[in-house]
Amino acid sequence: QIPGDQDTGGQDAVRAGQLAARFAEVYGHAPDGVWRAPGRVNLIGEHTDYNDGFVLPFAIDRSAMVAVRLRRASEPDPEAVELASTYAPDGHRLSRARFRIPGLAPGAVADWGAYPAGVVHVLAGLDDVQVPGFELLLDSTVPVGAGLSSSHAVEVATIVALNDLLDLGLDRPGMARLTQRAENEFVGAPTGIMDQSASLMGRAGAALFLDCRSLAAETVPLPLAEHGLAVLVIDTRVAHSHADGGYGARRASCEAGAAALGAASLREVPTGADLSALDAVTARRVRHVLTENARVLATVARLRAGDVAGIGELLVASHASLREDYEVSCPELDLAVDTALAAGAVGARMTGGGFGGSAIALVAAGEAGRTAAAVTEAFARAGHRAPSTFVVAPGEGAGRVR
Ligand code: GAF
Repeated sequence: QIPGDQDTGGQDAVRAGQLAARFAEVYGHAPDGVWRAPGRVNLIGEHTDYNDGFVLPFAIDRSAMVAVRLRRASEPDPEAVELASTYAPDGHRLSRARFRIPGLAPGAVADWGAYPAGVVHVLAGLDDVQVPGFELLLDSTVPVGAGLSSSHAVEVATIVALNDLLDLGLDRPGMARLTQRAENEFVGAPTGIMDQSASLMGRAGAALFLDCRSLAAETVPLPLAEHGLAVLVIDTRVAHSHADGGYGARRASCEAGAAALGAASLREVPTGADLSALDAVTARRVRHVLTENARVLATVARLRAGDVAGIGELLVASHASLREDYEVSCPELDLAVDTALAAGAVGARMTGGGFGGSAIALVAAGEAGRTAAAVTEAFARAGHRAPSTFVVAPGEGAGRVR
């Protein structure tokens, strides 16, 4: 079996201590604190969030961590933000950025720095909030570009840190909405609310059943180990970006479909609605969203009944719908899913926005290594770049570590 990165409890504290020590080396003084925010896997409910629908993600045991210190008013340039990250590809050099809060506008900060900067931008735009400059050091165990929300994890870690340090009193749904705005308005990706919500509201050992219309959230137990199961992530290492056209085009199709059906959103449209008035492509997009919402509800019902293995067929149906109707899969994701199923996985599907990124396979706990090997071999045979594979467990949502 491939061990997951057990990123909780004591290990978090050790990591936070190391980050604080590194912060002192970089900035010459101790941070005010250290916060962590996990990445996520979406169990089911894909491309439903921006349609006011249902999602069932879980926070994973891999996280972004930020050490932060507010600049004091007496310091030179108290409105400057200094960013540094150990999260560079080679893991040795620090990646650094600097900006000033007054006049901060989209496009002003490139690369990963846009995530904390986007959070600063939305907070500074709130009526009664004054954001001072600060120093931040980032470290993360969420692989970049794997479709596991590495960017949202950075945004969430930043907002929980600033919420605590500035005593903003923001609640979790409020922080989810603000980080979504950071992503939409500053980073420029027209994404929904699922990823931030999973990072903010996830609970260890559970999935988060979220109604994206109201942000009402319920915890659904996901006792994988008790059922002898594990979730294997297969990162295809095919790059994707939600700021590219494919994601936005799907979103626009859904909005056009809802409007043509006279509904405010696809959430208002019943599962079996007559879609014959829509053009063929729009009808397929809409059908995916309607059936995916129904699959989320069915998955929640099975988990609540204690039938964890029973969700496998729903995961498989979700993938087929994303591949055929929503057309956001790719050959590598399809091969990962098909090979995992052929190797005996209980269920498998792409997870996240698609066009690359990761698939998940629900497997017998002792079979994760064999499944991963089968997928790696199939990728080699097909001439694809080797995937990265690891087991994840549902972990705790974002918070202060030190
Ligand atoms: C990406 C987005 F960020 C989410 O909001 C969601 O739409 C997902 O794709 C598809 O379900 O992760």
